[in-house]
Amino acid sequence: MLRPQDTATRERKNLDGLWDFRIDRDGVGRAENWQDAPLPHARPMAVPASFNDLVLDKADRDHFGDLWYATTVRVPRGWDGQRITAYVESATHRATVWVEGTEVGSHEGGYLPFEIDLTDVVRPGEEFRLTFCVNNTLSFESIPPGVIEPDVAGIPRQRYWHDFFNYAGIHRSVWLAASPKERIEDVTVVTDIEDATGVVRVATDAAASGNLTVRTILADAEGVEVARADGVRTELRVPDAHLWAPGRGYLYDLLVQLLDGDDLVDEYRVAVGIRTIEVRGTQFLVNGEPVYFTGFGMHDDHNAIGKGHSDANLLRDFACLEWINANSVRTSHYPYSEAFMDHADEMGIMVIDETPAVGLNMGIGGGIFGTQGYTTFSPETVNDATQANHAAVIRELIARDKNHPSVVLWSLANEPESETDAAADYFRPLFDVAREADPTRPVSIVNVMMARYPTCKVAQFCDVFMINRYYGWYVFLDELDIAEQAWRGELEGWASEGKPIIITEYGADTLAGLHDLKGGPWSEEYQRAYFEMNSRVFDSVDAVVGEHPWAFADFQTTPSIVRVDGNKKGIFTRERHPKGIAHYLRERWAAIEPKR
Ligand code: GCB
Repeated sequence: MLRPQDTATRERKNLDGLWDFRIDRDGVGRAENWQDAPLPHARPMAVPASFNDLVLDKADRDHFGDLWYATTVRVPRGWDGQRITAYVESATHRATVWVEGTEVGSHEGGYLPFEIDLTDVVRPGEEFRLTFCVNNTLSFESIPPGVIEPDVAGIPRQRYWHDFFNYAGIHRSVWLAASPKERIEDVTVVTDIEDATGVVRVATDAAASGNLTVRTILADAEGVEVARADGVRTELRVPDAHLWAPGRGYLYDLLVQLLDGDDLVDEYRVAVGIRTIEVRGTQFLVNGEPVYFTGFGMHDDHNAIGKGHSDANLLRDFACLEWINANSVRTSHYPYSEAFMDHADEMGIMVIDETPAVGLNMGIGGGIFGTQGYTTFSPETVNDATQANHAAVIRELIARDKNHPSVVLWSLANEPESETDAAADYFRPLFDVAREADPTRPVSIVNVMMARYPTCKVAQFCDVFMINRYYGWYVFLDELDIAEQAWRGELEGWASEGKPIIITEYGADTLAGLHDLKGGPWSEEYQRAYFEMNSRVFDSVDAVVGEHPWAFADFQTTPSIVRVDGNKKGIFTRERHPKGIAHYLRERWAAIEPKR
């Protein structure tokens, strides 16, 4: 599946805007076939956006179940003879789609795209009604998992174990797209460096009769052709190549053409960054050079639109990353938009690309506290069906993001239970799935405090250790001296394993503007002392090759006695204003040298 593009042979039409919307409070829409006619009693809803913060009624905001969206689309009249598809960048957490009353497709998983072939059900020049039933419930089998259980009054509630609000809706763009019937179906690019020569290996899949040929043409950032070759597998060599590197997002433009003799049948473009990644001992190397990750675990979370994509917010977030001297991010705790990945390529930001597998740990919830009382891995809870869905999102994520030079590491899950044999059995095959789908990048999971060294049974499969720790916050609060000792002690254990370590989370909730001469928790002074302590620990352990404070910005969560209008561990506020700690990190990261 290729993301829609405008090229000499392809066209796309953006369907964003105000759609008709209805919350299916009583869960009757499917039985009443709401897809068969214009949505009854509809109100407008923005696409893309989470619906939750655009409705003010609490029961609406917290609704779990079906959400109906509908719009009218006119197919461009010039699209005769083309393959016509709908491409949905993200519908959270699953969707069924109808054209007029006919079901045309469905997709499980809230943060990855899907495509539906509409060729046989729509006509160029004519209008059709496009209806989505988006469902936002989480179950033990979904990724991420959740459960619906009655509260004390017997009212069913959606519970989940992750610490961010379950925003839902059509979160990213929806496209109508046209491509030729004989076409390029997939392009896979792998790069290498031999002395100063960049090597770009291109594998092309095409849906075409045997007599067509594939041509690959590479141009530099100025548009000057630097290499070309014909074939479904080509190797393009670029002498004195400009390399893609952290802070230097140099991109070549790869044009893939499908030809019938000299006639162009289809063409598709891929941005290519020439770079290598290698894990060697305790080092993480990009282009043979050790790197030190500075940056954040982030959230796709903004005022009013929740997890809806906005180009403006994207630019503002990247401006903050640049200002603070970040060279990397983790897409905690789900894949981000394709626009985000493109921009990371362009800005030279390294991405730890994470699946939505968060909260596979019934021992925690909402950070540390929360719904408990379940066994994580069991036939009734996280089970074989969950694992199959997890494998599917790994494959879909890698299929979507494999060509982004910014992606340097796959994160298969955030803080799953990993200290049990059941966890090892669950994860072993998932690492195989990832490595089969992409043999070129390291793979890992993000380790949780309860699986502290040496108890983690999944660490054995990880190429890099990613560790979340809150010494000085969830443990040893306001006892930073003891926290420092305990933290260093544990980290030295991990370091003895001989793999690179990235600290993927550490942080302290801080209310912007709260000051305290005695430096107590929640104050800006405490955040500062907490970060200085952590910096000392990281600087004393050679195997630590990166630090990602939690979190980039304050973000919304479910209400809880440990959350004040959300999680306040942000280095920036939710409005993206810097807290005092941002200036500390900015200076520290400006001076940081990779450990050699
Ligand atoms: C964690 C989770 C993250 C939470 C954070 C916290 O370990 O990975 O999703 O938000 O802790 O602040 O509790």
